[in-house]
Amino acid sequence: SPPDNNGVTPELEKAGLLNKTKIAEGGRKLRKNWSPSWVVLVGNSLVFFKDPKSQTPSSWKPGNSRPESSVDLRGAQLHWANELSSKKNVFKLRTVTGNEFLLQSETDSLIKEWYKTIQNVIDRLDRE
Ligand code: I3S
Repeated sequence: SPPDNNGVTPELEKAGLLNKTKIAEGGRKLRKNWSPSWVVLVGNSLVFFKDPKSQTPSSWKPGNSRPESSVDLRGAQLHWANELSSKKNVFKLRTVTGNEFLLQSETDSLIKEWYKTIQNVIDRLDRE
């Protein structure tokens, strides 16, 4: 696909599998529905893809990489949120538009890395 940002392709910061649930949309609370998600942090966005493992062989086509959704990190807020779940290693991401997501991993080091990397992007955008 063609580059954007005045010809500069956004930098891929991180990608990996996390458990995800959306808990609010535009400030309105949603019913939790945890599922594994392939999460990609690129440029100013966190992009969510369907977990490849949950796809059927027939849906496994090259180029079948349409994101499920994408989150603009500008002005977003990140908080550890273990009180919002019985799961361990949970953080909450809230966008300026009032969408809220919980992200989780069983692996302590992995979730700490994600937290740090997302917070760094938010901080960078705050300084712009
Ligand atoms: O915060 P909650 O409502 O206890 O979250 C749990 C429920 O959403 C539950 O779904 P149902 O109430 O629709 O059966 C989920 O299966 C759980 O995973 C949720 O809790 P955790 O503690 O896993 O975030």
